[in-house]
Amino acid sequence: CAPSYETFLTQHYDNPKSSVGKQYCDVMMKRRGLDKPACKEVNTFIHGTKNNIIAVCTASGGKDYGKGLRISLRPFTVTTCKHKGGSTRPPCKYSDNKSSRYIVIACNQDGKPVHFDESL
Ligand code: DGP
Ligand code: DGP
Repeated sequence: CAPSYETFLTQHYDNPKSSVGKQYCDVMMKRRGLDKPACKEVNTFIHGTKNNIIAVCTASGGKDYGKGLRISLRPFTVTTCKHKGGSTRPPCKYSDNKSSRYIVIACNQDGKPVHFDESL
C-alpha cells in the first residue's frame, strides 16, 4: 500500500478519546473500518493533538529511531486494541489497554505521519 497521512489519522488518531462506552476497541475498530476484510490484529489509537503527533516528525517532538522510524520525545496517552482470537472475521472482539507511551512512527517526505510502528 502507499501509506498516507489520511489513512494514518483514520487508523491511529482519536483525540480526545471518543466516549463510546465500555467496549472502546470493539466500537472504534469497526467505526474506523479496521474490521474489514478481516479483524486487524493489533491497532493503536493515539489520544494526542494532530499538532503534537506531527511534531514527532520534526526535531521539536521526535528523534531518529533507525530504519526510517522516529520516536516521540514525550509520551502520549494511547489505547492499544488487540484482537481476542477466535474468528478473524467480523464482528471483531478486542481487549483494550490504555497507557502512556513513547510512540514510534514513520513520516513521509512532507513531514506527516504515515505508519504507526510501536510504542514503548
Ligand atoms: P505489545 O503491546 O508489546 O504486545 O506489542 C504489540 C505489537 O503490535 C508491537 O510489536 C507493536 C505492534 N503494534 C501496536 N499497535 C500497532 C499498530 O497500530 N499498527 C501496527 N502495525 N503495529 C502495532
Ligand atoms: P499501520 O500504521 O502499521 O497500522 O499501517 C498504516 C500503513 O502503513 C499501511 O498502509 C501499511 C503501511 N506500513 C506498514 N509498515 C510500514 C513501514 O514499515 N513503513 C511505512 N512507511 N509504512 C508501513
